[in-house]
Amino acid sequence: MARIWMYVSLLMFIAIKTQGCPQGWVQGPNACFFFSKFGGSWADGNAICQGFNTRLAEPEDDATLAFLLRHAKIEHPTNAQFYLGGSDMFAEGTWVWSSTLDKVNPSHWTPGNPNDDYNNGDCLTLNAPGGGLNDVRCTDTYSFICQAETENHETVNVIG
Ligand SMILES: [Ca+2]
Ligand SMILES: [Ca+2]
Repeated sequence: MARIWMYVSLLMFIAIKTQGCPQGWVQGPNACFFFSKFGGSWADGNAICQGFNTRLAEPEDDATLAFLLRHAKIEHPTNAQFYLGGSDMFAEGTWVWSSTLDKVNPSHWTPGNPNDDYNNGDCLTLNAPGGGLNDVRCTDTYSFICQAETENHETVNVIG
């Protein structure tokens, strides 16, 4: 009997340790991500992510971008584009990530972009069918992806 409880405890320990992301979020290479099922403007998505103490996703590296593209295509095939935390609203043509102001990797754009759609494409999306980043008008309606750092939520779980 004691041995069974030892196994149960061990399994529970493993379950807690591997549960790095909140319910409904997916574990990416370096962070947790939430894909919204409804759409809004870039500012809407940005505000909602910040409202949950997270931010619009910033896939700066190849592995994270590839992960988001794969997940978007498989789990959300009807949503072509998702807002990300990047913009050229401060200086036209200079694309930066929101939290770091790091430059967006030029090789991550889909072919033909950024094209400053209608002279007003200043917000960044993940274009799943296109396989990379796209610039769109910030007032257009798209779903969005929030990003939460894994460590933050492990800390929350431990305290909770
Ligand atoms: Ca622009
Ligand atoms: Ca574009």
